[in-house]
Amino acid sequence: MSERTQRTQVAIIGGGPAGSLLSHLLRRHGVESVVLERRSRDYVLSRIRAGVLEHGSVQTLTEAGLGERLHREGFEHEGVHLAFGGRRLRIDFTALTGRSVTVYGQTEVQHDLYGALDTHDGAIVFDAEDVALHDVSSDRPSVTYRKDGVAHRLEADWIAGCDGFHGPSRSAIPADVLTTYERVYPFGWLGVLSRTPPVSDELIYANSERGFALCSMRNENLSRYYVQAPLEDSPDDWSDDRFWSELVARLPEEAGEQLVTGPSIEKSIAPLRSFVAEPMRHGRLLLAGDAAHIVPPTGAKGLNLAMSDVVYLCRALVDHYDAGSTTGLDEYSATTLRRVWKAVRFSWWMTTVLHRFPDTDAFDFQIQQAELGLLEELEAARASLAENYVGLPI
Ligand code: FAS
Ligand code: PHB
Repeated sequence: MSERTQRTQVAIIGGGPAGSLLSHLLRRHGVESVVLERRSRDYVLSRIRAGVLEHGSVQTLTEAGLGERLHREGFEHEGVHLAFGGRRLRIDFTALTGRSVTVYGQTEVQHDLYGALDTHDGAIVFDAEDVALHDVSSDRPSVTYRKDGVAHRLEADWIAGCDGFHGPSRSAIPADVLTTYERVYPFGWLGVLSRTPPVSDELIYANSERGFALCSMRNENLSRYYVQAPLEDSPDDWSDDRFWSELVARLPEEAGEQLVTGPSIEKSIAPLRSFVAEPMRHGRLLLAGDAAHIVPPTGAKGLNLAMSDVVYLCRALVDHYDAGSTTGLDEYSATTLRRVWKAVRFSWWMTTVLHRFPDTDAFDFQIQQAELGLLEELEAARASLAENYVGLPI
């Protein structure tokens, strides 16, 4: 069957935050790309995921001309609350780091990114089926796909694998080259979205004897709540009534009394894992975002890591095209992984300190209590949490 061939500088697989941000940033530096997204635009925009942007992510989006709605509709947060042992501890980001985070849902970030891509015809191909990578170790890599039954080949100088944990890019790296690291947690997060006013104007992370809970939000009348749930559970096992009563049971008393409940408009369970694949480059293939790493959402790092990977990758590609330098590309994997592993550590630490593990022994429990005690007693411990939460330097 005939194949339509197109050429670009960077073929980007995946039109989530990583792929769409990379396309936008490259174009601002005169580097052309085409994004191939498996799903429809509406499907990608319907996904409810992250809610917190690090200070550096806000800077990246602002400097890329994507800050107008973010600054108008996003909520700057200068701290978070940890609740444990009947006590509540506020981590004051501004006092401890001079920086803050912004609550602005990933869905909104994606809307803004697609709005930017819309200004360039052909920047993104939705509903791209059977995407396959070819000759990534050669200097003439390409990606084939089908769209509306027509076969296409996209020839490129570089391929950016931004296709998430389940995409084809990571598996294009030979098994004897790839090293993976994984920690699967023995529980998931049941998340609920409700058109109710948030219980608190700042996030509350709760470690209760019944398990973890998180109170977050999207705006003054759209709240996002999570409870730790057994891996074998499905959303159908959790009626709204069961969810709300369990959430109240895990929150500090005054928060439970103030909680406004309502019908869930979205309910889902996400498994928790830590995962890193190395290297993030093989030949002309470069990985970014969830294609290379996954973190438990406890540290609010997944989306932010995808964005910082893209900042590093864009710098490397622009240096290559502008200055003919390969240094950035040669060092991309090592540079990016140094920051990735620090975020993986922080997300693991937040998860181990705030959740009740089903197989925890008395020693682990005492260590967890000691970690929480250090946060209460040591400003340096609170400062370390704050620096990691608002985002380490990019
Ligand atoms: P994404 O997975 O977002 O995007 C990859 C894109 O590639 C997708 O659009 C997919 O359709 C596409 N794709 C896949 N295979 C393809 C193929 N064969 N061909 C073409 N395209 C293909 N992070 C947080 O910080 N906080 C949270 O609370 C949080 N909650 C989450 C809840 C869930 C259920 C999930 C799954 C993730 C959550 N995350 C959270 C993490 C999440 O936000 C990711 O870190 C972020 O989406 C990463 O962005 P990308 O790397 O672009 O990957
Ligand atoms: C969210 O608002 O969805 C959210 C916030 C903080 C997290 C995880 C998720 O750590």
